[in-house]
Amino acid sequence: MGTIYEAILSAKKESRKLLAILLDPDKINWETLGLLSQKINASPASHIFIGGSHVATPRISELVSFFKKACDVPVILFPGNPSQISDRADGILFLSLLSGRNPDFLVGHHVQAAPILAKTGLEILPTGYLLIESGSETAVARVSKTTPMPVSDVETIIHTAMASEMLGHKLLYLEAGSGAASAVPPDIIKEVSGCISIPLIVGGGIRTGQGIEAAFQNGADLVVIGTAFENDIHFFDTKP
Ligand code: 1GP
Repeated sequence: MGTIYEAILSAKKESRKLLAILLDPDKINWETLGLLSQKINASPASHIFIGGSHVATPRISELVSFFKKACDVPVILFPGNPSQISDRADGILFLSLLSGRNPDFLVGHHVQAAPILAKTGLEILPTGYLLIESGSETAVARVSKTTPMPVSDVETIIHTAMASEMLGHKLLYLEAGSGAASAVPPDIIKEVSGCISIPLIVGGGIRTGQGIEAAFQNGADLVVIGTAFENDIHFFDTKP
């Protein structure tokens, strides 16, 4: 069986677009996990991301175990900090917040996490993570104490994405922030996707099928949907 990363690369090569559903243990309804898993299985999701800003590991592990059993797609940790590592998942986005200059989120948390990760079988997916201005303050900005990159400074966003690839990151994630007022603008997605060859993840503030399509059309390889599905479990019922 190939790795998660090999599957993402193959999809990119074949122009097959991918979709991750983000489940935040702080926000989901724990009473309806069964229905949630049915909806995920009926959706176009290719991956499940699990993570949140505050949640502790036991809850993460519980959730990971449930969805590993109930769903047939890889479960990938999307951790807010090193306390959110569960060895029951398939992989982990090892995120460096390159848009900011907070050393903890650039490399500090990674140093803490490394010995823990070494004892797990998790597939590590080193990911350059760029928080882009979205018209509202988001949890990522608040928790990381960093400022999002202004959308007017496309050049710095592009150069940061290029640096991420040169540093050896396997994925680049353009993030507007969960529940963001505005998603990452299509022209930014387009510019960035044209300047890197690693797969591009886009998320934050995408609430419609058109929003997903626009991100794909402009070069996103994988789109992340969190809030829209949290707020409406039927979100994918009529979406392609
Ligand atoms: C957040 O990109 C993800 O990290 C998803 O954002 O909750 O706005 O869909 P939403």
